[in-house]
Amino acid sequence: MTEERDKLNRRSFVGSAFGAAAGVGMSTLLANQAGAQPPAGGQPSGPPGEELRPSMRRPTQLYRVEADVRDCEVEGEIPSDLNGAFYRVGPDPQYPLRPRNIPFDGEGHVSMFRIKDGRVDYRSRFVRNERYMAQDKAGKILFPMYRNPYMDDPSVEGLSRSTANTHIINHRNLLLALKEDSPPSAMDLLTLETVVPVYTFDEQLPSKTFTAHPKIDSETGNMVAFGYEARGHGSDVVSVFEFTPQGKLVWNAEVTVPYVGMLHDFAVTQRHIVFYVIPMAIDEQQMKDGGPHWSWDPSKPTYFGFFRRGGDGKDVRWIEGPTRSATHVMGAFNDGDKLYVDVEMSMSNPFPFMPMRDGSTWDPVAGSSHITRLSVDLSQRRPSSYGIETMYPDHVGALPRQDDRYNTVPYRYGFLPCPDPNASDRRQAGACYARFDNQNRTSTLFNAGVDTSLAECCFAPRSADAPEGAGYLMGVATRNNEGGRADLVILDAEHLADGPVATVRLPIRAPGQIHGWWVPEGQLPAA
Ligand code: V55
Ligand code: FE
Repeated sequence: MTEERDKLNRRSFVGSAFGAAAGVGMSTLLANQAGAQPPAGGQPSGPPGEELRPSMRRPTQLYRVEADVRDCEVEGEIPSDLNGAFYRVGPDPQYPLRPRNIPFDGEGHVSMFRIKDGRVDYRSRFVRNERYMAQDKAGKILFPMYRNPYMDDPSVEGLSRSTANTHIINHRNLLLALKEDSPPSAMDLLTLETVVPVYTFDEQLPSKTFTAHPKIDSETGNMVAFGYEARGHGSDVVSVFEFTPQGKLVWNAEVTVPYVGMLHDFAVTQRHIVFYVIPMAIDEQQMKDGGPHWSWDPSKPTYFGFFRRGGDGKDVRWIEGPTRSATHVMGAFNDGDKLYVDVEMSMSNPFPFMPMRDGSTWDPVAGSSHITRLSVDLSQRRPSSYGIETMYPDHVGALPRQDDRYNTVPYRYGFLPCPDPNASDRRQAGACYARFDNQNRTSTLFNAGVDTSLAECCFAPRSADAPEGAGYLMGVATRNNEGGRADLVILDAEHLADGPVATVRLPIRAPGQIHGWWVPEGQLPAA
């Protein structure tokens, strides 16, 4: 594609997508990286801030800055009951992405805001796993295409392909950096040194892969997780498992999917496991032609699959449904005979950079996401359909979160980065965090303004036994009018409209983020 067309497409994307706000939804995901980099000298400039808005452009510059900032500047006051560490991770390409590659590739760069007794230290480090080390040694990219092993340099055979760029959680005394095509990479919780490049839970991991979205059981603290393409590239086996907080495998079951699609997230309730198969389907031909792992196949239906926790998976039931996309789960629970799963849902491919299998142009309206409640009536012996209800039609966005203490049980509050739903002109809508009250179907809002992009947010309870939603909501704000400098904003989650109780001011940009995770003081090792 010529540069001129590239530019044209990008402009029409910005023009239409902001109307539908699809681009804004994805912008929260990709804010701060790739296209979100400050313009190089001499680059044509569009409307103020446009260069810093996320786009479908390939990165023209790398970032890669690993940083330490001791005792950060803070505006306002760090609450005395907020002690722990906020971790985040995202792709930060070690070498420029190859032409057809997509922004979900790029090596995982982890950053940490260590918060204690009113003081904040910031640190960021690449995940030095097998991929990073091999490329560092070679001085070039050896894994040139997103989840496409056919394109790998022959020298990397047998090495883990993990970028470790998607999510970050603590388990035992380790920080696990996750990519859904591989086992985790384990880091030191305080130094961010990579200590186990390929972490297989002391060889207990019953899958070749590990999801980026494990859930913590609300009663036991166990980690419930899964791997898809579990037996290797293209496998239709999904392995589900449960580890105690001490790292002992206590449950494993397997199911096979109706077709191999991107199983990015899943739902866990006290009684059930749910997988939602979407038409982001594996594309062998595209991979053999040098492209990424997935394309959007609009001819495929969805399947809502569920089975009993603790069983052997043989009871799995796949309910066929209309073509839709859902990537992230906000919360899920059983209520009597009902099984509820709240997701971000769009009518079609939510990712502008993922190819459409039928050759059609990506549709920003159909690609925009709303918080949607999926439900199944378990009193029917063979449910033949699942319910789809848009919960918050005014709010457009991806990356919903909840108070993670409620991962598997009925919950009331959810959080979402979204453009201001009240703005009359969506192109001028400020970047917001919304808090939803699912009981009353009401919402409150923090508006960070039009010159800021907000990454995914994360909730930290005031204390281990604080009521649901009582605590702090935090997330990284990228100041697009200050060269992309980053702040961590910390809000009282029950009073979002009051604005930040504290803003941690970094003097630099922060690496891009997909997901973030709060670890309370009690789960961190002593310094
Ligand atoms: C997502 C992100 C990924 C990926 C698959 O929705 C799905 C997010 C950053 O990588 O590989
Ligand atoms: Fe995710």
